[in-house]
Amino acid sequence: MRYDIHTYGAVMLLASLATVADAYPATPSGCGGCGNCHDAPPPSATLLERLKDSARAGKVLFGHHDDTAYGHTWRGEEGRSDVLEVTDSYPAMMSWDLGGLECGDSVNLDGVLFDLMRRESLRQNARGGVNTFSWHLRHPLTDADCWTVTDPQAVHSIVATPEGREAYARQLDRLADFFLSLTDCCGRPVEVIFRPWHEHTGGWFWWGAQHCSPDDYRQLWTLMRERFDSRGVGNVVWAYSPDRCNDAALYMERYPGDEYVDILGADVYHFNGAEGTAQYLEAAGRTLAIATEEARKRGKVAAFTETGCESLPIADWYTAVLLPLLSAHSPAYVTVWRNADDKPQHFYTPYKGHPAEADFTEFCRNPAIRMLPAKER
Ligand code: BMA
Repeated sequence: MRYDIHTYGAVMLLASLATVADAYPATPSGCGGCGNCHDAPPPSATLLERLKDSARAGKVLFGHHDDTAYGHTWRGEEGRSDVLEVTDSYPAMMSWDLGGLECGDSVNLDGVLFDLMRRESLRQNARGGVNTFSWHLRHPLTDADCWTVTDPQAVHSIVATPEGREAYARQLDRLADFFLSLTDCCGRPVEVIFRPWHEHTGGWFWWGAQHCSPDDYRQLWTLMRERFDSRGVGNVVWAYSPDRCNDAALYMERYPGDEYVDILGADVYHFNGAEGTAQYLEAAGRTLAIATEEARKRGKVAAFTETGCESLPIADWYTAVLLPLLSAHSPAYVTVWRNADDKPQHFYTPYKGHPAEADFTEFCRNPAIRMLPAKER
């Protein structure tokens, strides 16, 4: 074939289209930072549809908390990511936490500026990736942090008193403002996952099962949804994420209802290194099986909303422990926790030079795992 300038142009166009089509999920709102909004096509599918399609195809989006905000030995370096440095790709899902936003703080509880979080999540959206938000909030009346579990009335005082409801509404308004501010360069709302009131089957947060009744817990959700609806927040997909559960009755005990939840998740961690593997596989397998079955019955999405093995003492943890779990249960996504810059042992993905590097790269290159090719660097 003879290459003239037109043929070359056509080949380059096809090549760039192929790259876009390979990225997951193809530019989500029809706009990947195009700068030419008049020509941008309308959104082709909602976030939930994209997650469902992906799960149906047997693909799991890989997610990492605070991935581009900081890593094992660094903080605030634009475009940097421990995952990128090891695998040459970004996680398909970025996880962030809104703890502190409810009080008007400018940084979250782990020192991430909310402005940076907004910028990085929009960047992730433009890359074709997805964002999920958790919320380690302070108590609306007492300002106690989420791990202060001394008040058995902590939740009741919010949902059952006028002062509590008002203080909660003020917190929710700040979150609503944040979600409403997530728009792409064409001004269109960017859909994200929100996973409030997580791990409520455990006892470590003040909204945990030991400190509040099922009814009070559900009220946290209904009040939240009413407030968001009244503020016109339409770009949130809702995730419910109990900690490990032995049976469906426990998993569903505090479920707020199908009208409040889109994603049924599971938060289960691997503790005690190699000695803890059997226990982890059992607990995570069982909880994921419940989440998957309850999601199937309701036409919802199932996800492994939080997991990880701190410090990765098992060098092939990703391929030998996590991957078989994902293959057995096919959640739409899996999210591992953060690589702290100020706690050398607190990391959940390998960083450059860590012994688990090769195994993690193999995991990320598995055809069942969705990553995002690093186009912008
Ligand atoms: C925990 C730890 C803490 C962090 C909290 C909220 O699992 O990572 O250091 O403050 O999550 O992100």
